[in-house]
Formats: sequence, C-alpha cells, structure tokens
Amino acid sequence: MLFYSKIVIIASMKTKKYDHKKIESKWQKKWDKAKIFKTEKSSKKPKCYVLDMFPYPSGDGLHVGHPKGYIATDIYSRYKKMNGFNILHPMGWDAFGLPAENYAIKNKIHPEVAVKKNIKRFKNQLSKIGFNYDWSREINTTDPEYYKWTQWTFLQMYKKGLAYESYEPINWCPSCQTGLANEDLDGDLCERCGSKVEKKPMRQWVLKITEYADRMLQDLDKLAWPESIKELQRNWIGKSEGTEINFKITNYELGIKVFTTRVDTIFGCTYVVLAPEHPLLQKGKLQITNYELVQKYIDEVKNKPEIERTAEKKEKTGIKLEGVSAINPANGEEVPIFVADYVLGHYGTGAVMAVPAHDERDFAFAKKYNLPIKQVILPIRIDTKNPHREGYPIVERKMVHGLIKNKKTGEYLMLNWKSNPWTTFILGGAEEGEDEMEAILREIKEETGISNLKFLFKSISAYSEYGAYHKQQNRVAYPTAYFFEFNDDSTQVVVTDEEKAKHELQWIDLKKGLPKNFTCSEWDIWLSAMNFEGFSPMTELGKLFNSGKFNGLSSQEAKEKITEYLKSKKFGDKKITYKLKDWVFSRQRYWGEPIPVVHCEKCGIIPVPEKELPVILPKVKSYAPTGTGESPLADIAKWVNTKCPKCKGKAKRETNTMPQWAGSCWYYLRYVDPKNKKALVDKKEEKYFMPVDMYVGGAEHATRHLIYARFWHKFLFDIGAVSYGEPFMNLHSVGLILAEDGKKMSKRWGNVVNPDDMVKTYGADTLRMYEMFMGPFNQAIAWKTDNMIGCRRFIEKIWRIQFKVNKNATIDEELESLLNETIKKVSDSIENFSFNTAISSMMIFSNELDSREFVSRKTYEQILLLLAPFAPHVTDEIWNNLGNKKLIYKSIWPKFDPAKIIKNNFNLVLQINGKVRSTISVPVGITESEAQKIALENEAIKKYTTGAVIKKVIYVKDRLVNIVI
Ligand code: ANZ
Ligand code: ZN
Repeated sequence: MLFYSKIVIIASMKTKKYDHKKIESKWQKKWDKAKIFKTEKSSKKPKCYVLDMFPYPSGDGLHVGHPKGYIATDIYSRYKKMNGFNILHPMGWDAFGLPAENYAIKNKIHPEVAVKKNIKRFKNQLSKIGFNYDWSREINTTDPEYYKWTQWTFLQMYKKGLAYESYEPINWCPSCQTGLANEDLDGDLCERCGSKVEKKPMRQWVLKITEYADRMLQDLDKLAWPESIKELQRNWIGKSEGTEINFKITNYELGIKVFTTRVDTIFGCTYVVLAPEHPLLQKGKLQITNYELVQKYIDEVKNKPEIERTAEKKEKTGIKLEGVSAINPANGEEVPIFVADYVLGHYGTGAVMAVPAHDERDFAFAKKYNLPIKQVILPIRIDTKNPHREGYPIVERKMVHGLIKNKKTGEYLMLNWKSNPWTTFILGGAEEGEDEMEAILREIKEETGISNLKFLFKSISAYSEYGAYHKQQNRVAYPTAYFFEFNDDSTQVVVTDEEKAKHELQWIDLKKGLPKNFTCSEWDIWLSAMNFEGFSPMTELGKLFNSGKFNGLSSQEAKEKITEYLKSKKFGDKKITYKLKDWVFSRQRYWGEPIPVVHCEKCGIIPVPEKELPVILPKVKSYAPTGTGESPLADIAKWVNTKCPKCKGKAKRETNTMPQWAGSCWYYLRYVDPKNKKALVDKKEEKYFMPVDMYVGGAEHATRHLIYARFWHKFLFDIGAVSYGEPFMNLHSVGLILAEDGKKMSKRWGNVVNPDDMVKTYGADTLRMYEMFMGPFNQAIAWKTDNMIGCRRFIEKIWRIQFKVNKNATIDEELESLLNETIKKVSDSIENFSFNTAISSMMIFSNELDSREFVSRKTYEQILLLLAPFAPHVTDEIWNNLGNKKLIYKSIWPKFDPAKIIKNNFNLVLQINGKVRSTISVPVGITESEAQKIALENEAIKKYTTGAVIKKVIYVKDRLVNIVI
C-alpha cells in the first residue's frame, strides 16, 4: 500500500504538461552553450561527413519544404554521432548568381546588403528547428576569402589548358541578358526566368568539361547513388561510339563529315543531310544553284526549339541542295544532299548519312520527299521452338509469305496444317530462277486455288533460322511478306486432293487475336509492314545484305569491318561523341566571381598572379545588366584599366563573371577547413573528412551541380589538391513538399507555409517528425497542417509514459522482443533513409508501452534514445527528468540482440534437385531435422521421392530444404 501511494505522489508532482516552447528554447540554449555540435579536427576516430546542398539565401525566407532534407541529415548525423562517429554536418550559403542579383535589382538594394539580410533571416529560421550544424564552419561563396580559391582553381585550369576563350554562338537569355550554359536551360527556355533562349555568337570563357566525360561516366559505378540519378547523368553525358565518315562532294576537294553509330548501314545511305547551322551552307562555300531557297529555309528554322526539330512524330522539312551531290565512300554511288532541321548543328558533326530503311527520321523524310529506301540489314528471327540441331546441314532458302486479306470481311487467309499443329499464312520457297512474286502467286494458286488477287505492297525481308527436322535440315530462310487483297470468289478453283490432305483453309479475323497454333517467327515484322502499309523502317541490328563484300556479316562485325575498310581508304575512322558540351563559364552579369585574368595590348591574356588573389568584385553604381554583351563591370574604368602583370604595360581586366554554379563546385571542401589562408583545404583535414559520406538535396541537380562538382573535384584530384577522385559517395534526393493545393509552394500562389508558424504552434520536434512521417523521403507529397496533430500526439504519448516509469515494472519476453525488433528497424530505417518506417515502428512500440500500467526505466530510455535524433528537444528534457546528467546527443545508440527477437513463421522452400516444388509455413528457428521431416512428409515432395533414391538433403537455415534424388 505504501508503495502505491508513493507513486501517486511522485506522479502528481511530475505530471507536467508538455510545453514545447519552453523545452525547445531551453535545450537549444544548452546545446549552444555546451558547444556540443562542434566538429573535432582530424583524429583516429571514425568520421562521418553529412552534407546538405546549401541554399541560396533568397529574399523569401524558408518555407516548410526547405527543411525536409535538412531534417533528414540532422537525424542521420545525430544517429551517426550516437554510433561513435566524429560528425561533420555544416551549413553555408550559395549566394552569388542570378537569384540574389535579380532580387537585389527588384528591391533596389545592393546584392551584398540583400544577401547579408537574407542570410540572417534564413539562419534565424533554421535555428528554431534545432539543427546540429557546426556554425563555426559556416561558409559563404560571396566572401572574398572564399572566392579567392574559386578564382585560384580557375587559374589552375587555365594553366592546364582547361579554361579557354571561345567565340562559338552560345545560349543567350534576352531577359536575364546573359549567356548561359546548356545546363542552365529547360529545353529551349532559360531555367531561371522561363524566357526563350537565343543563339548569340560572342566572346566567352569555356571550361573543358568534356575532357572528363569518360571518367565521369566510368566512376559513376563507384557511387552508391540512386540508379535514376546515375542514369540521368549517363544520358546527359551521352557517350556514343560510332564512326566519322567523309562523304566527298562531287567535283570539290571538300567533303561532308558525318557521324554515325550505324556504319553497318552505309550501303543503304540514299542521301546526306546537313544541319541548317552547318558551315558548308554559308554563302559561297558551295555552288548551290537554289541558294536563295536554302537561305530562306535556314532563316525559317533558325529559332525552332530543338525538341520540336528532333521529335520523331513531327513532320520533317528540308530542301534539296541543287547543283551539288556527295559520293558514298562505301560503294561510290552519287547521292543528293539536303538541308533539314531534324539534324542538329551542335551534335556529332552536324551532318548525317541518311539511311531511310533503318532510321525512323530518315524514313519519314524519304517518304515525304520520295527518296529511295534501300534495305541493307535483315532482322534476325530464330524459331526457338524448332531451333537448329547440331549435325544437320544448313540449307538456305528464299521464302515468301502471302498475306491475303478479304476485302469484304477484313479476314486473313491461313492454313491449318494436318501434319503438325501449325497455323500459318500461305508460304513457300522461291525456286531457282523464279522471282518472289511468281513464287508466291504459284504457291497461293496451288494451296488455295485463288488466282485473281490485287497486290498491295511487300514488307522488308528477314533472316530466319529454324529446324526442318523431318528433312533433317537446319534451315536459313530469307522471308519477305507479300500483301494482297482478295475480292473475287469466282476465280477460286478447287485445289488438288494432294493439297487438301496437307492443310485446310481458314479465314481469320486478326482483330480477335491470333489463332491458337499460329506459327510465324516474323509476325512482328509483317505486322509493322501492315501498320505502315508497306515498307517499315527497321532499326534493329541484324545481318547485312545488299552490302557488297560485307553481306552475311552481323551488324556488330560489320561495324568493325566497314570502319576498318573506310580507315584503310582514308575515308573515316572510329569516333566517340558526347552530348555533354564544354561548360560556358562566363556571365555578363555583376554578381559573380570576377574571372581573374587581364587582357594586355601586347601580351594577350595574362592570368592575375596568385598572390594578388582574390580579385575583388568592385562596388558599382548600377549592377543591372547592360544587355550589350558586356557585364556592368565594364563601366568602371578605374577597375578595368590596369597594368599587365607581365610587361607592366596597359591592360584591361576581364569583366565577365563566373556562373552561379562556380562556388558550389567545391564548397564541401571548404567546410573541412574553412579558415585556411594558405590553401583551399588542408591536406590532412581533407584526407580525413573527404569524401562526403552522405549528400542530400534535390534531384533537379542531377545534371547541373552534381555534374559540375564532380568535374571540378576530379580536376582538383589531378592537380593533387584532394586525395580521392569523387566528392560524394552516397546520395539521397529529397522529394518536394507541395502546398496543400498540390501546387508548388510559391509566394505567387499565396500557398506558402512558414516553418516559423509551425514551430510556434506545434513545436520543432513535431515539425521534424511530421516532415519525416509524411511519406517516403524521396517522393513528392502535399503538405497538410492538420496532419501535424498525429505527430504531436505521438510526442505527447512519449511524454506521458515518463510518469509510468517504475522500478517494479516487469519486462516480459514479448516486450523484450518488440523492443529489440524496434531498435533494429529504427537503425536500419535511418541507414536507408526510410524515416517514415522508423517512426511507425516507434509508434507501435510506444503504444505497447502506453498500454501498460508501469514501464521500466531501462526500456523507456531505449525508446528515448531511438527517438532522440528525430525529436531532440523533448527527449533531452525527459532524459534529464529521469535523472540523466549527460546530454542524450552524447549517449550511445542502443544495440539490439537478434536472439531476443521472436519471429513467428516464415515460408520454408522445398526443392527437388534445386527446383522449387513447394513452400510451407513453419516457425522461425526450426532445427534441421524438423525441417527435413516436414519436407519429406510433404505431399508435393512425396510425388517425387516415392520410389526414388535420396542422395542428399541440403538445408539452409530459415530458408530452404533441397532434396537431391
Ligand atoms: C546513319 C544511321 C543509320 C543512323 C541508321 C542511325 C540509324 P546517338 O546514338 O544519339 O549518338 N545523328 C548524328 N548526328 C546527328 C545530328 N547532328 N543531328 C541529328 N541526328 C544525328 O545517335 C547517332 C545517330 O544519330 C547517327 O547514326 C545519326 O544517324 C544520327 F540505321 O547515322 B545514324
Ligand atoms: Zn533568363
């Protein structure tokens, strides 16, 4: 009795309400004061570098979507910390570039002032959510001490020939008034402002990222990134192995270089196409007799979006160049030359050899302009039901299939064979000297008695292998289908008894499906001919024919052999092409890192000496873009006019600035050693902390920041500045948080939810839990403030349970099992970024605890430890209430004991000679002899074992029994 009354007293004393405001500000202060989030320098301790893609401090502040990734890395890094790692989890600001500059122009504040203000706001918002950032390592890309090293890296690239000036036409955004890189586009639109981008020739700085394309491609295999992101990068890099071939222009010394991945089709090339941008089309290069028309066409298509130009479905346009022709180097044939916009100027060589029989776009074009279509590749079909048998001779046959359509009913005529369960079209071989048309008409007449047919069209031919076992032959056939229309019963005569004995005729409605015993390996090809009402383009690899001495080779072999041949005649060679283009690295805008070179009247381009770095961005009166192709810096004579570092003569500074992606290429390295004045990063610290173990950010960076940063890092690796060739080992993409209305959260739609309000009303811990509980981490999901209540209740439940803690609480086996299982689940789920599953297993466990009258302190503490990374404030409060002096952040993550987890049943797989014959549900942990007994007594297994000799029984614990007979 005494015992119970005591409890009541303690409980009433302690049954405080959960006051998140008090608790959260109290613990944030304590953490700050104790500097618990300060990262230790390099040591023997294992490290874990957890990184968020750092934000642009925009003027709008954070909405609830922004912290989603930050909460995840916070949980992950807190978890790793409790597992004994030295954590590096930093934060900083990507503050150069158009967003900051446009904001500044709009609000008439200098970007520097605006950025400072915005950072303050962001930082304040972040601090309320309780993140464990080590703010002593904060960086800002616009800080001269930072961009000094961005400029330094540029100079190293320049010295290695990787940064160069170019005058190629580039993407120009008329609204942002600056040149852009391909990565800055969304199709043909400016990714920033949505304006249609133009091509504009101008002087620019370019980085030779293509030199790293192959390594970037290969090293993707080393990375534990989501496959989808790797695939996006692969496609962006777009490596294509093929052949470059020179088609001589008749009566000219000049040639047209084409790039093809299908040199095996060269004998089928019936014309050549130049992109409208092709230099040979400039006036006077060729004597084109219809040049005016050509010029008009080029002007018309100049600004058509690329997607429209290359879409397969779009109607093709083009103009034949009169007065010139090209020579196909494979067979010496003369072919016409066209200009057409489905060929792009900046891919490959900007010209193609067109093979209408085997390429869909060429086919559409050839159809439209009535150009010859010549098949040179046979698709390969192998009858897998009747394959070639070893030992039989190979007999080749020309084959014809007759597809006869009844005009009235739409049905097709087929034969049901009596010798075999086959239903086929009318078919037969062409005899010596007989052409295909004669052969099929003869066969049709013999087999069906029909002689009056209207010929419609024929299909392409195929290469086909099957076994003719009754004749002990392996057949190789070259079938073609001839399509006819039947509309005249009167001409059908009775067929011979001999034919009747072989098969029976049947009209089949193909719309109702194929007949049961339908036998035709080439059916898909005939079907495609039917859909195209004639010849259909065949893009598969296959066997060569109509290709001179290369006939009979497979496409693969022919690619090698034809390339070798062309090379020996100096007509071409192997060539690797990339979609990735060199990185257009200069912007005609103010708010960026100045490019650290000067232009000397005598010496040309001279890099600024390293000891003079940083080249500080000067203050200007007007930072709005000039639109002249010059940056606003060009107007500051005092800054622009300088001395040449080499000859001391008159020189001008480079006035272009770097793109907004520059600073983010290496910021993760600076966190490692943010105050270093002598180097970009200290070697020892870099070796210890790099590479980043876990990187979290938006999937939209797959082909932008993540490409640039990998390139930049590989360069730093090559010059010995870093010790490993890849910056980010693991990556997770954050799914967007949409507004309640399902739209993107934006000031424009008035649907923005501010995290500050959520923290105020529900608490940071609830906000953190809710963002992780909404759904799978990498999926987009709509916000719903009402749903925060569920997470709030869960925290309140955890809070309540502290008043059930009692020395005399018992732990039974089941609770112990559930606890161990929960520890395992939560640990695994955090590792896998399945935060929602982690939370639901904690919810299950807390329900179990809540259903009990008393709870042991030890058990309760375990769930608090698991919850701590998710809800760090409330757990520290309870932890402290329970009498723990140490902060929960410095405690050790719970371990689970697999032996204590009672698993119920699993499906035991029963096999005979390795083949699955049955499964049966049995309790986890059954012994080998029990499992054997169950297997041998199983009815499905008995069928095989009765009367057989059992040679061996193999047992794999908790998985399978395999009986070898
Ligand atoms: C002849 C040919 C025959 C082709 C055939 C295909 C099939 P990927 O794989 O993307 O690299 N091509 C080359 N340069 C082009 C350009 N500037 N604009 C549009 N198309 C271009 O594609 C390579 C193929 O794309 C090349 O191989 C070429 O067409 C076309 F049966 O050459 B092919
Ligand atoms: Zn723009």
